[in-house]
Amino acid sequence: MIHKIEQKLKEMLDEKRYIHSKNVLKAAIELGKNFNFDLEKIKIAALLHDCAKNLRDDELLIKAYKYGIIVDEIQKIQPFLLHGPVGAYLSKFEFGIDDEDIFNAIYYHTTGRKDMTIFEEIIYLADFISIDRNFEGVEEIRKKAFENFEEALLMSCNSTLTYVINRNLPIHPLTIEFRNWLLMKGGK
Ligand code: DGI
Ligand code: FE
Ligand code: FE
Repeated sequence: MIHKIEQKLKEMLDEKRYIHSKNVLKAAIELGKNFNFDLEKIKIAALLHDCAKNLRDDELLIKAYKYGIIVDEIQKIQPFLLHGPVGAYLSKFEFGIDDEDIFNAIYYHTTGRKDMTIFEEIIYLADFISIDRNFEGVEEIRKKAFENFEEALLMSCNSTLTYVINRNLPIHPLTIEFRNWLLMKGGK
């Protein structure tokens, strides 16, 4: 199963993105060990999370339309934000993975969302702490991920927001809702 997915994925992604996907797989396994999840499912979600990442903006918009994804204002001007939602549908219809956890983990891996499941959170955080990431503060978050999972998620979300704000990019409402939800469940 995993091997077949890897073969197909290799044809869809450039080398850098394929290596990233394998790195996220490794990080997700490490994080997943702390919880009682089906590791096979975690592996599939991690491998496929960026399967739509190498599609051009116009291709993402066409596929979003094809799959009935409602493209909002922010996604219209930042179509790369659709690589999660479109990737979720590709995993279902191109890779034949019919699983709600995997679908949602891929769908929301860029923005996060409120009421995320732990399965979704594992993929979100694994993507963030993957060994190929080298932005400022990533080492601290890598360490925190195994000490305090929830806090590491908040740190990742904060880091993403800081990045987006510094570049004067629009913030997707799901990213804000994700952060508020993390703060509130942390009792802050
Ligand atoms: O696909 P990856 O690079 O592995 O990682 P990702 O899917 O988490 O995407 C990271 C990018 O997404 C990064 O450039 C920040 C951006 N991003 C995350 N949330 C938002 C966002 N960009 C905008 N404009 N708005 C957001 O809310
Ligand atoms: Fe991504
Ligand atoms: Fe990624």
